[in-house]
Amino acid sequence: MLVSYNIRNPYIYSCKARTKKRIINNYNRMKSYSFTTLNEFIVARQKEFPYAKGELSSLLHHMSIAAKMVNKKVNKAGLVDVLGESGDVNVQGEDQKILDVFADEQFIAALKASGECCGLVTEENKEQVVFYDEMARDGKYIFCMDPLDGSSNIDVNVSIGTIFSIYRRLSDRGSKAVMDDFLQPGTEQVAAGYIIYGSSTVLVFTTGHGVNGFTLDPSIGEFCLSHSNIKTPENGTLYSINEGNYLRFPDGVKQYIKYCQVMDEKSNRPYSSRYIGSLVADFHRNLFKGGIFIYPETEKDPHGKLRLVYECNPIAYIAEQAGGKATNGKQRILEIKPDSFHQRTPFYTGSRMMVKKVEEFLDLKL
Ligand code: AHM
Ligand code: MG
Repeated sequence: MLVSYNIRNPYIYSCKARTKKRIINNYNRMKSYSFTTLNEFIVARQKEFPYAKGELSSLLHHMSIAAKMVNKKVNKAGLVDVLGESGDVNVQGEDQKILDVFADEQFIAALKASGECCGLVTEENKEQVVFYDEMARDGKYIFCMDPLDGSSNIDVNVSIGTIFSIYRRLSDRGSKAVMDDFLQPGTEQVAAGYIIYGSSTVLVFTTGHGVNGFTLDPSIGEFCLSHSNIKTPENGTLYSINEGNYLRFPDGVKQYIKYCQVMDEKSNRPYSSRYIGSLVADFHRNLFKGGIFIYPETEKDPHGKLRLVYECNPIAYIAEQAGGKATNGKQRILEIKPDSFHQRTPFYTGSRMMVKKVEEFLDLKL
């Protein structure tokens, strides 16, 4: 978008010389201020999809509207009555926060209105949500999301996020979406991303052709391209894991943590421990700075804590597209065929060399 300024405006001509000069200087500065909005970017990239007719672009556009609504609410948290528990419990048995429910409703409404999505899976709903009105049942895409990840951080102004994943439906358009549509392996994702509601609000996504980041410019209400073709460092010096669970970790993970803490100049160790407790925020930091995020299986949670379909798959897709790696310790995350919507998995993701190193400790040859 190029900001334009009408210099032939009669007002400018009627101004005093000094004011006129200032206005013209401003105009010249603004002329060089050009940026790409999310909409412009996705329309320009449409040609990367041989059969695309603009449906995916439209879906992403509607999703970004919901993200702006959520962002607005998150920014006002503390001023308006959106903090605290909603009084309900979700399918995982966790207390839902008011903002969890608000975000879930916003995204569902926006996706339904797009007419491009025939159904979705969300962390907040036990069953799949199927749209069957005339427009939506013709929708080509399935959407999976964690509408507001990092719930425990909502009330204390720590970064939280939305994570999403988009698949092409397998069933016929015009029919009701079926189970198989929702249970596809991550390799079938056509797009995935996250929105981090942090010091600024940033949308990071991939359509399988690299990773790009868009920062929400609140003055114009648009996501603008701010990080193009993101590549994560091959190696890093940050490790992110909830060490409070140390005694319950598998031996390989315990040994890897000790490895991170050893002094070794050549490999820049000891590494720094950084853990926020919001997957999106922990991953986002490591993506740029280089690091590893680990949420392993524990004695208490033998399948890990994080959800494969709407947390790990989208993050894994971004990690790989940025040159990183994602595994459950035994298998590439994207190749796991889900059995259920809310399936959990151990998760190791981040800089390629670091993930490889932890795999060595887990005594795996992938
Ligand atoms: P949530 O979806 O209920 O917010 O839980 C997922 C979050 C992740 O964002 C984060 O990585 C993890 O749970 C933190 O868990 P823990 O508090 O056990 O370290
Ligand atoms: Mg979550």
